[in-house]
Amino acid sequence: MSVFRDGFLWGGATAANQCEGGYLEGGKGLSVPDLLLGGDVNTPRTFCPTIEPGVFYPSHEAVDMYHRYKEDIALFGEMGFKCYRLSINWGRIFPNGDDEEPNEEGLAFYDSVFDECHKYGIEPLVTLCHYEIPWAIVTKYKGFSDRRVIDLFVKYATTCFKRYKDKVKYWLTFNEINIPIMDEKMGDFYGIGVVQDEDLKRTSPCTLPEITDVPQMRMEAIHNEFVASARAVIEGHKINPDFMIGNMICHITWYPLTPHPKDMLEVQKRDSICNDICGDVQVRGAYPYFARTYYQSLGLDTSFMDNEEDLEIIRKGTVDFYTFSYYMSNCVTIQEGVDMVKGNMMGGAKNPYLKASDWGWQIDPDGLRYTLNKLASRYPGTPLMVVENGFGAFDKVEEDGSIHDDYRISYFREHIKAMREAVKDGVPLIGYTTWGPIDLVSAGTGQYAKRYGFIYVDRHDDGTGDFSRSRKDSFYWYQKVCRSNGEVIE
Ligand code: BGP
Repeated sequence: MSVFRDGFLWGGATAANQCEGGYLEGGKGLSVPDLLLGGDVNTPRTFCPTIEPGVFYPSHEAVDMYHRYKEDIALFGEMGFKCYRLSINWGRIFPNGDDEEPNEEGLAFYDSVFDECHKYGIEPLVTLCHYEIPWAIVTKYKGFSDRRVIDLFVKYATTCFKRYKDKVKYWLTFNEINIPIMDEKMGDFYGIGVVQDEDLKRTSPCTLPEITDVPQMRMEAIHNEFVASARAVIEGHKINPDFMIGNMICHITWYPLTPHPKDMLEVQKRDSICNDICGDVQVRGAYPYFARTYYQSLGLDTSFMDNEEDLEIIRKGTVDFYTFSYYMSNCVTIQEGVDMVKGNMMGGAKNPYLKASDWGWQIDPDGLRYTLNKLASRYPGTPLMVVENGFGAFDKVEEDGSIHDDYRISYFREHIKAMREAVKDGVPLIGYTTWGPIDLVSAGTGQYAKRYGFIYVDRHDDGTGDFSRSRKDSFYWYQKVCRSNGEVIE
């Protein structure tokens, strides 16, 4: 008997902008990632407000899933997926974000995608906003810093809920809603679409950290996303009471580098700010006490937290389940001059007990067990789901076309073992979708070379490749995992 419950949602996760391509097809409007160029582990991605001819933009074709989704979903079916997490690209449904009527061609596209999933018994789990804010919302409204965008999001969400109410049961509102709460510049733009006039006038590319950051606007935009998310939850349940609507947090798991009590205090502070402000608002329906203290420490006017109507919506629109991405853990210390490592969105001090990927992400399966237990005790009774976990690596194609990605299998095996232990600990875990079951464009670096898939895609950073798909060794391994409900992992 498997330790995982019957109906456990095994599968994989993607985001439209990182896999679909077809960036202006089917009536789609531009969205934020369409303006981003590629980088690599040492070169940050850049942004330019106009699309330059002859320049390579990774999202424009991505891995061409827009045209190949039937083949790809068939491969997911062959692996035995029970669940496929994907995002709807907002700009396919409302090309300008504020259009009167939705774009029928975009709606029909996702109808067909969901039908294809159901053919193979795959339950879709749909993220409504995965770093895909329509570009016109950025230029016209400065993203979620404008409260009118709350209504635009709710209209988009309810359009999707109504259209797909019999095809999709599991929904997530915003991907990694907590990213902009940390002082990382990338989050401003990607997650909340906040940008200043001077950056919209740029004529040559700049790096994301060079984009002007206005912390007051950033934090108000997150608040507006909380309200938008809660309203979507409330409206969604009216449309179909069986909907399961969740949040999605980029869980950054922190350890003290030393037993110095001040390192421990720093861990507590970071965990509270990075992870718990958003989790508490969306699961418990109220800001935790340390949110205001944090905002005030940045010199912000916190009156946006006192709007009674918003607080009532937040109180009522709590999520049905908590989902998160988990890739690695980070250490923190008050000591200076320690070795640092990179990480997903933010790095930390180097942990001497852990190895890291070629992109500097420290591999820590025990941290997943720890995180699951932490969340289960913080949000008692709330079902949990790991909706992103994966290993970005360079893959080598052998002469016969095979790809021996034992490093990826080993990463997943250890994380599944950790989930088993967490379930035995009593954690209410309902599913697991690996990040990037098929190779796709990296969000952080814009690379194809940072590969996550069980399925290889012949596409490269110089724009070459014919997009053909092939199965890596990990494909056959994960097939056994899905088919055995997580029992067979050797
Ligand atoms: C998460 C994002 C994903 C995905 C993943 C891997 O933070 O939700 O969109 O990209 O990280 O990151 P990267 O693509 O930078 O390797």
